[in-house]
Amino acid sequence: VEKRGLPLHVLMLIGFAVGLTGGLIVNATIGGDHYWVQQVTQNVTGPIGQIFLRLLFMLVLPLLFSALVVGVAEMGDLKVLGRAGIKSLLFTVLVSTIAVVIGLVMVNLFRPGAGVDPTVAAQLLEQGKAGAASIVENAKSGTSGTNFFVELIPSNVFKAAADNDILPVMVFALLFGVGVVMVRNSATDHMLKSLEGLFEVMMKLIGLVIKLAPYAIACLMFNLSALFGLDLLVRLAAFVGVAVGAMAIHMFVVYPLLVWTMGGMSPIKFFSSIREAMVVSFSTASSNASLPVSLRVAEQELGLPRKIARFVLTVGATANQNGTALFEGVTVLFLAQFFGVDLTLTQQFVVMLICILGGVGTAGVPGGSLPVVAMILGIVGVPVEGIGLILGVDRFLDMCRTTLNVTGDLVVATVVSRGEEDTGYDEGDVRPSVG
Ligand code: DAS
Repeated sequence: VEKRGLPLHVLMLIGFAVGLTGGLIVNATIGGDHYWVQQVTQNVTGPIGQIFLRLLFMLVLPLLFSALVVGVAEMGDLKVLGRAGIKSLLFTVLVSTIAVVIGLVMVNLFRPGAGVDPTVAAQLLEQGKAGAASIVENAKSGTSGTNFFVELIPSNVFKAAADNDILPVMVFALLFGVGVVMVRNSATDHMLKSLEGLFEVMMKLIGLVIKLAPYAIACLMFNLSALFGLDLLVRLAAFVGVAVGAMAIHMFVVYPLLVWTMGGMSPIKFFSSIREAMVVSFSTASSNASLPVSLRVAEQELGLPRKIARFVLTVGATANQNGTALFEGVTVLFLAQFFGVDLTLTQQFVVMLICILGGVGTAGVPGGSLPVVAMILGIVGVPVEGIGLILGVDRFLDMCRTTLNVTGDLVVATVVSRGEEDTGYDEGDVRPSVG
């Protein structure tokens, strides 16, 4: 197939469809808990999917550091950096607020938590008990709201990198880039050239890794559908329906409007340019793993100015998560409805504010937002173990919300890029040959 040169995103979609349908057939015929299904998913398709994810994760830190430092340094002066930073921050808060409001309106309108079958709920809570306990534990030990900002500043950036703590590494890279802009001499120019080289090597490696995507995506989807099938989605159909419906409104109404009115780009061109990033984010359920592909499509397909794309996408991968903010709001209210906890409008407003902040601080990894959901449940007095109710469908919803997150980052990059000329390269430089 590849010989005929089908575009990569088509190959990815073929892999996606084959994996999903194959898994559903296996689940429906011999069942997800059959010995051979367990063996194949644990020893074949699982490891292939994980190797692909780890190859992408392996590239994230060096890519993020080099992209951010070079991106910030290329702004040229702190005014441009400040303008891009302010535009990105304001736009991120605006779009996350819209996302959370859509979610809260939908969950109040359709009240999915009121209709859950009690026996199904008891079964799901029992199944999800262990998972919920570990998430609650993680939420307690993780960054609580008070020292969230303190923990943004790494006391040891190498330790933060070793712990794969992306946010503090990002803060260090941003400050490092500001330092480069302030120092700007032959030594820093030489260092920037080295970092540009590091970025180019990372982009070249991504071009190689991404060729694995169709096969890895087939394995990831097979694993999900062979083990879990569709019955969970059916049993929590109201919750899944409201969450996915709200995300679809945000994806296909809000984003096109923003790209068109504020980005000055046709939504058709936008979505057709970013399809690789959308398929990878949906299949991996990880913004961090999708960052390399986002950077690639932003520069190669959307043609955004490098300096903006690198800055906005690397910061946005962790700090701008509209899908997560929307999901957190819907889930908290769904569980409040399920447990009969009536949240006042003021409490819902508090949930909205925390969800917007939660969309900033959530790790761009699978299930990254669950500790934040547990924290919000605790704040508004909803039983935290209720998170066990949704664990079974969380992976599918994570794939949806991560796609929203990654698409949202590319929307911000498109809007912020408008009116910023492309510094591109100095005459003598060679553009990275990506792919
Ligand atoms: N999976 C997270 C991400 O990568 C989002 C989430 O868990 O909400 O963006």
